[in-house]
Amino acid sequence: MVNRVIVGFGITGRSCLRYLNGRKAPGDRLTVLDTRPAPADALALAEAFPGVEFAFGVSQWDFSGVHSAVVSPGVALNHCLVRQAVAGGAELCSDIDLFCEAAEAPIYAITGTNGKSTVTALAGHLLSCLGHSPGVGGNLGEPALDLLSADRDCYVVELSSFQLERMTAHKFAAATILNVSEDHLDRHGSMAGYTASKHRVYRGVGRAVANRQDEATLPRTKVAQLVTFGDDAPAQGHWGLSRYRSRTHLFFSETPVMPQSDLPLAGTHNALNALAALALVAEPDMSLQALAEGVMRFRGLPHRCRKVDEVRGIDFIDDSKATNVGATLAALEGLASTQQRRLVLIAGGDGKGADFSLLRPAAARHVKSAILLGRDAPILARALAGAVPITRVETMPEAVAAAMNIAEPGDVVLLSPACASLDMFADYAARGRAFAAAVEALR
Ligand code: UMA
Ligand code: ADP
Repeated sequence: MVNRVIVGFGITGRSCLRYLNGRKAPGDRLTVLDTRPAPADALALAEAFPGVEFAFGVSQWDFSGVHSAVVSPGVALNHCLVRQAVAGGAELCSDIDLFCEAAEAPIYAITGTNGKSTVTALAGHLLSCLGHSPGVGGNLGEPALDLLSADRDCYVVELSSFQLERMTAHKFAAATILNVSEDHLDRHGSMAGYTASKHRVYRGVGRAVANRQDEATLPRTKVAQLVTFGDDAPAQGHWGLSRYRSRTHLFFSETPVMPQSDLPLAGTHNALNALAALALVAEPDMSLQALAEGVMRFRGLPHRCRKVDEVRGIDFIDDSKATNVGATLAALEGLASTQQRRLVLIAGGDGKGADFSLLRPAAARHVKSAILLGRDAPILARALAGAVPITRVETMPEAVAAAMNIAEPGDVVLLSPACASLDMFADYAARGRAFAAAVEALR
């Protein structure tokens, strides 16, 4: 008889419920806990899952006799329910542990501060182009357990530091840490804690893929195989950028794979993303030409440096997914190479305790004016004061209207908040949609 508790009933908790309920033996107990009030479908859930106990709005629970607690990523490990679970003797695990236990095909895992979703989608796309049928998801949106299917011959999962910090599995065929810069310090307490949680992705891995220019991504213990990527010329067996016939190309060893200008996504950060995805999926018997063609057919994901419209000669670019300073820096540097101080930046939101002063040099070089909104706009304003002219606004339509007043034909209005969206929006996608709607209203 197994007694399990699912802690947290968001998207992940629901996937755990479906998965564990389907495998419940007679006598097993399954309980779902969440500190939030009951969801609108609570009654329907009780009918659909008879025998499962649901408790919403709880912060106290008796965990005695509970074997394992499957803790959702949004629930911090020092959360009162998790502390009670540990005190009661329950073993902690994550949906990713359950997924790894059940998956019968190779798993490619992607983490890092920025570029995870792009690399996950691109690696999945490349595997499809090569004739595979990958399940693609994780932190990207579709919970890992929902990807499980006998029809899949591999899986590509994006893993957040929240998922990794509670993961005990050691099972990835290949895994990468793309980069490490400040994020989620409110949750992990320090960069050391945040980085350590990312490094769990390399435990027992077949092939580790690391960014040779970002030491924090290099495995700290021996791994079976290490392949690196970077924006310099690669050594034998590694990936990088180098000149060939007077153009920058993506290279594997000494072989040019494709010109950087043929990449569908702009900016050096996206060239690094493409190299990381290639390093993850490429096997010695694969044709580099086929891989290059796959990369060229990739269309990218919404809300990551994507143009939404052009109004009176001004481009409006939605980079709402830039929820930390590193992402906004990449957008400023990536777009600025062609737009000298022609960027009007819309930024601000929930800063998660980040150090915004890191933005100051790039903003001074590339940003004509900054429009700030959201909870941490005052902190951002202090960090940028004197480097760029600042306008403070309350809403997204006000931000877009203010940007439109300042921008001239040929300029770019860039929404790249360097902050999470939750102080004003349901999520980053809602923030991106609000931006697009406000731009649309200018017409
Ligand atoms: N919560 C409570 N009480 C509870 C349980 C949760 O208040 O008892 C709160 C959490 O503190 C959090 C929210 O509810 O604020 C959601 O937490 P959750 O664990 O239920 O989240 P899910 O709905 O399962 O979504 C999670 C990821 N969310 C987080 O890690 C916060 C989603 O990533 C992911 O897409 C989904 O699993 C499927 O894998 C989102 C995210 O913001 C996009 N991720 C962070 C990021 O990318 O930076 C890590
Ligand atoms: P993640 O899933 O890690 O949040 P995304 O691919 O969704 O990554 O991109 C998030 C943000 O980070 C976007 O604003 C994007 O422009 C920026 N970005 C993407 N790749 C990189 C990278 N390699 N380095 C820095 N920023 C990046």
